[in-house]
Amino acid sequence: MSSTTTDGRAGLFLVFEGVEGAGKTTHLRRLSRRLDRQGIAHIVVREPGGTRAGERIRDIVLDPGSELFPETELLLLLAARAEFVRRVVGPALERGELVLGDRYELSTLAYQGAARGIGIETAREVNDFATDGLRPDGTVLLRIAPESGRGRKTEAADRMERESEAFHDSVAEAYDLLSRTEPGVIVIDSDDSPDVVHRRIWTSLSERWPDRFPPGEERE
Ligand code: T5A
Repeated sequence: MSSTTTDGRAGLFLVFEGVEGAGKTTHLRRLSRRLDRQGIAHIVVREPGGTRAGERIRDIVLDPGSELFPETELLLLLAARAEFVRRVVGPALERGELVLGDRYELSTLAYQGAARGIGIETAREVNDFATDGLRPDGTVLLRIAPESGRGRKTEAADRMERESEAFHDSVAEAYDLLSRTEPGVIVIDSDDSPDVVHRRIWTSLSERWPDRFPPGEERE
C-alpha cells in the first residue's frame, strides 16, 4: 500500500540527521534490512553524494586537503543536492517509493548556516533554489552529545570531522534549535544501545506511517 503525503506525492521521503557518529548510517542499514525482510520497497541514499557528480563533489568537500571558503562549501554541497533531487529523490517519489536519506537540508542549515556562519536563513534560501523547495515528509534527528558521537568513530577523520570542538558544538546547538522550529522533526535519543535506539526509531515511524513501518517487534 502506498501512502499519499500532504503535498500529494505518492512516495515518502524520510531523512536521518545528527552530529558526526550519531548513528545515522548504522540505523539506516538496520532499518533497510528490516524493510527488506518485510518486503517493503525502499531506497537508501546519502548526502553529499547519491549521483556520479555528487560523489565527486563529496570527495572534494570531505578531502582534508581541500581549502574551501564557507560559500564555496555551501555551493558545492547544494550543486550536489540539485542533481540528487532531480535525478534520484524526485523521480523515486513520483514512482511512489519510500526514500530514506542520510542527511539533507537540516545538515546544510546546521553546518553551513550556523557553524560556518553563513546564516540559517541564507543557507535555507540557497537550499530552496537548489531543491526547488522539495522537503522531506519527516526528519529523524538522532540526538547525542557531539563528543560522544565523535568518540564512536574509528576511521581517519575527514575534513569536516577535523573541525574544532566549538564547530561541532555549534552544529549540535543548531540541530537542537531546528528540532524546535522546523516542521516534521522527530527527535530520538541515540545515546543507548543500537537495539534500543532501533526500537525507538521503528516505533516513532510506525506511529506516523504504519503502512510502511508495520507496528510490532522485530523478527530476525
Ligand atoms: N555535510 C553534509 C554538511 O556539512 N552539509 C550538508 O549539507 C551535508 C549533506 C558527511 C559530512 O558532510 C557534512 C556533514 C558531515 O560532516 P559523512 O561521512 O557522511 O560525511 O558523515 P556522517 O554522516 O556524519 O557519518 P558518520 O559515519 O560520521 O556518522 P553516522 O552515520 O551518524 O554514524 P555511524 O552509524 O557511522 O556510527 C558511527 C560509529 O558508531 C557506532 C557504529 O558502529 C560506528 O562505529 N555506533 C554505535 N555505537 C554504540 N552505540 C550505538 N547506539 C551506536 N550507533 C552507532
